[in-house]
Order: sequence, then structure tokens, then C-alpha cells
Amino acid sequence: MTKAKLETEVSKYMSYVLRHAPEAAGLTLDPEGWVSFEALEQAVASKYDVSRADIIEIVENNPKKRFTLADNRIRANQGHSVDVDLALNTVEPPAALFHGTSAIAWHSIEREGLKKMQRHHVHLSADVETAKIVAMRRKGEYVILRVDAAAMFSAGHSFFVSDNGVWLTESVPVQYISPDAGTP
Ligand code: HQG
Repeated sequence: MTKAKLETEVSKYMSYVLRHAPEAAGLTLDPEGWVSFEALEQAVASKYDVSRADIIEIVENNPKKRFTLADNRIRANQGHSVDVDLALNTVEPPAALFHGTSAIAWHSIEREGLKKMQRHHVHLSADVETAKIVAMRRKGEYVILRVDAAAMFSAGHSFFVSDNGVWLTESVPVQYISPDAGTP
């Protein structure tokens, strides 16, 4: 396996463990999603041939900065399905935020608005380019939705921004969504 492929696999495994299934690696997250780096390192090294320095490099070079390593603890910055409270502060959002999704999902979104589904929040991007990358993870045609974040904020909806710059909110009612912002 190439070094790049190994790094991607380890990063995916760390996301899986730190967001969805810590028990699968024998780990317990604290209420804010942190676990000791040493425990995580042991779990990863028992599965992959990587050193502590390799894992630190994977955290630092991660293209989406998915993890924060601080004070000998590590956590995923967003995307959890397990019960954690990241204790993020509410922040005033930019006027518009974007969400990339599949054309098929759009059929229900235009009726129900954006829901958080398996995650703790709806994930929104600050720019169309990033939303496009999120959308292209899906099969088939995609759409980019524009969210009127300023109007939502004025109406009392809370927004949070994760340590890696992903915008988070509880749900987006349909009246704040317009389709096709930058859709090909
Ligand atoms: C859709 C990745 C039908 C929603 C990405 C999305 C992101 C609805 C899917 C991060 C719906 C949920 C999050 C409704 C929402 N009816 N479908 N009412 N409301 N949906 O993966 O935003 O690589 O939980 O449009 O880059 O795609 O993991 O959310 O298609 O930042 O770090 O339900 O995950 O980051 O899918 O992606 P997800 P997402 P990582």
C-alpha cells in the first residue's frame, strides 16, 4: 500500500472511531468528544503499521482538518453520530451558506427543509466550491442549495462553526433554501 493510501485509510478509521464507534476500538469519549491521544494511538497502531509520528502527521496534514490534537487529547471536529456535546459557541453566520446534496435528496428537502439525519447538525459550507465537493460524494446529479443564513439568524436560529470551518445548525426550514446556486 502506498503511503498516501495508508494515510487515507487511517484517517477514515480515526473518523469512524472518533465520530461513530469508539467502542469498536475499546475507547470511551468524554462528554465533549475527547479521548487520550495515547489510547487512540494504541487503537490505531494495533490495526495499522503506523507510529505516533505518522498519526500526528495524519492529523496535521488532514485536508479537511478533521481532528484536533491538544493537551494530549484528540477529538473529531464535526460529523459525530455518537452522543457528544462539542460545546461550540454560537456565532453570527455570513449572509449566505451553501449545502451540496443529490438531486434525489432535493425532492424531499424542498418539502421538509434540511434535516440533520444521522448527524448532530445540518452541515453547511461557507462557499459554493466546498459545497460542490460535499455534493460530489453522492452518486448521480447534484444540486447546490443556498441558505439564507442572515434571515435564519435574525429569526433566532443558532449557528456554530466547527474548529475546521464547517457551519452547523439544527435544521434549515424550507423558506430559507433556494436551489441551484452554482449547480452545473
Ligand atoms: C441529506 C463530510 C432527504 C443531506 C462532508 C445529505 C460534510 C436530506 C444527507 C459532512 C434531507 C446527509 C456532512 C431531507 C438533509 N430529505 N435528504 N429532508 N435533509 N438531507 O453525510 O452534509 O468527510 O450526514 O443533503 O464533506 O452530506 O465526513 O451530511 O446529502 O462536511 O469530514 O441527507 O461530511 O465530511 O448526509 O455531509 P451527511 P452531508 P467528512
